Amino acid sequence: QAFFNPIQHSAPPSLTKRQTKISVIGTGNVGMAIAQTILTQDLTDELVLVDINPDRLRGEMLDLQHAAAFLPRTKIVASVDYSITADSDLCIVTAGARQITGESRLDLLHRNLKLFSNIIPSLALHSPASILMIVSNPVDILTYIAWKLSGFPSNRVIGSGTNLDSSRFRSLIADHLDVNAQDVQAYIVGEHGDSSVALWSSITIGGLSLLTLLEKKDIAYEKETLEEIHRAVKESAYEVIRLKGYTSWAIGYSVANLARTILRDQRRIHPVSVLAKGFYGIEGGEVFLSLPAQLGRGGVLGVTNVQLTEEEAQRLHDSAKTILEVQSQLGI
Ligand code: 6V0
Repeated sequence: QAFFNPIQHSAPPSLTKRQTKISVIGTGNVGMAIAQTILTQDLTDELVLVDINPDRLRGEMLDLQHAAAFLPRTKIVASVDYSITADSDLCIVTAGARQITGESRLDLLHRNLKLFSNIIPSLALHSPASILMIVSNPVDILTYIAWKLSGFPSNRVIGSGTNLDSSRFRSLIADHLDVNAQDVQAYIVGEHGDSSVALWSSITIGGLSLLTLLEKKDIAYEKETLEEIHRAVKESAYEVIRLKGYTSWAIGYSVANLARTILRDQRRIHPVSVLAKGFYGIEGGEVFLSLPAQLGRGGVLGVTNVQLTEEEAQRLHDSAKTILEVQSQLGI
């Protein structure tokens, strides 16, 4: 006797929802943190894992599948073959070579460029309508490379950029002022790295400008203290890497947060790496760097015009120059 007695039915067309599919390329520390956050937050119907290491890949897939009883219902599959990613809505790339002792940033970039030459065209071939989310470092330059290699319009190629840096920034400001981080609106823009730019003049807490608030509370505007907070944000990833060898959980949550905004068409504004040419006076080359961008099902829907001081604009332009200089040495 069957355990389950099926009833003949067909769902009305209006109720047959299209299934959502996310592919994560690279099942290392970062890829798996993203995968597990996506699963626990019930963001997709199908999760695909791809890596070049078949044993690790199968091990990670089985380990996640064994958690099925504790998770929202999601189909989890894995393969070294990119055809498994066909028709993904979102492809998240975390595959990357690790820096070898003594290796320059540029040499590492050359190795990652080679790796991307295989990964990106395969993804574009199998999911021509997908959105590409690049996480591998250096994220801004690799997002530019992914854009070039995919042939996708720029609104469908996004780098995770400074979304994470900005969340670290908000929590440090909240600690400093003893307020809730959710009430702090603050952006770090530019390069995800040493030349990132903190936009102090546009920070608001509960709708009130930070700089005005400091004046009102009779707290002197100490530029040094504010710069110290920005320095702490830049240092935070290095500190975690020094202590545990890599970063994973925060970037996992940050990317899952972006996936939610995109796939659920939430139209939220996130500082992420986008094609910046033409915005904020950035001219002189095609460069991807983080700007506050509105994201939704169509990818990048727009870039918001935050008011910058002259100094902030100059720093942003310097950040663009830093990235362009490295890009020019790649010969692409
Ligand atoms: P990891 O643990 O070494 O994982 C990398 C994975 O990529 C491994 O499983 C490899 O087998 C796999 N891989 C290598 N080559 C290929 C290929 N050709 N195709 C498919 N898979 C491949 O590294 P980890 O997960 O710690 O970091 C991954 C990347 O994310 C690195 O480039 C980091 O620098 C970067 N991060 C970016 C962050 C950001 O904010 N943008 C934050 C943290 C890490």
